[in-house]
Amino acid sequence: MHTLFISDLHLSPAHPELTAAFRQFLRHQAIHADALYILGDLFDFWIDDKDPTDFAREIKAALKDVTSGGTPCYFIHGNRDFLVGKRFATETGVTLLEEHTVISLYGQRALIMHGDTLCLDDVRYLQFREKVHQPWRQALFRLLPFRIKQKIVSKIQTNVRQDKQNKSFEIMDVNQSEVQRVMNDQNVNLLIHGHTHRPDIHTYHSSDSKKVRIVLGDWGKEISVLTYDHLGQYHLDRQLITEYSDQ
Ligand code: LP5
Ligand code: MN
Repeated sequence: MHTLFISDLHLSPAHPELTAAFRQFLRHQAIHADALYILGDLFDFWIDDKDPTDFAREIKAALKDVTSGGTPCYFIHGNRDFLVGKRFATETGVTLLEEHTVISLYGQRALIMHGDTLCLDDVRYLQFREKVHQPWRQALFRLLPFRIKQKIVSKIQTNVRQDKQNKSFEIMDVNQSEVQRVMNDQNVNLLIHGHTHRPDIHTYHSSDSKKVRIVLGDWGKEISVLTYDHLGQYHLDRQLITEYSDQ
């Protein structure tokens, strides 16, 4: 018995090999799990639940196969797919969760999130995030035709990419005080998140208890998956995408 966690796949039509690896992962691994949690940035950018492309259709169908097969699938928005909405959930059978959610993992309380909100030192990002999360901005954006939305996103992405290049490695990591604060607030000893693309398992001690923070890895040349089993054992696995696709 085990549960799987993934994040930061950044799927897009530009990388069909990633989409193929994701489909393979769903077909061969996810269906055998008790549950699959996708902790954000499944997509490079998700513009609209009504995305008419074959790419969107293919991903939705692959997720639907998993949920129809009896594996519950949960999704938390990332900074690149915060526009995934109810229609996507209905079409795929995936359950959308709040941005900070506490789950029970075989009796162990775990806080799960994308991880961007832990990066308190990245002030410019947080200001940007606040803007794009404003409901009125999103409502206006939704009204636009798909092609116009694609153009706007691509223009903003170019500006944002330039801004990101000027940031230090430290600024783009989680803020340790914030990590401790959210874990204390939620009364958990386990935190699982992605976003930083720095896969690792961090442990520290506080208030006489061992705290664990698991950071999921991004997908690119490798796929990255966290397996957590019913005995409370866990491992972060990485596998070269070329080897994975050959299986
Ligand atoms: O994802 P990753 O790891 O590459 O970088 C993130 C942060 N970047 C982002 C940007 C997304 O990748 C792409 C967003 C496209 C948005 C389209 C919006 C369409 C409208 C929606 C409806 C209203 O999230 C990056 C972090 C990094 O993680 C590490 O934490 O640093 O943040 C940035 O680089 C953000 C810049 O610092 C902010 C630059 C502002 C530029 C002004 C653009 C105009 C704003 C218009 C708002 C509507
Ligand atoms: Mn992210």
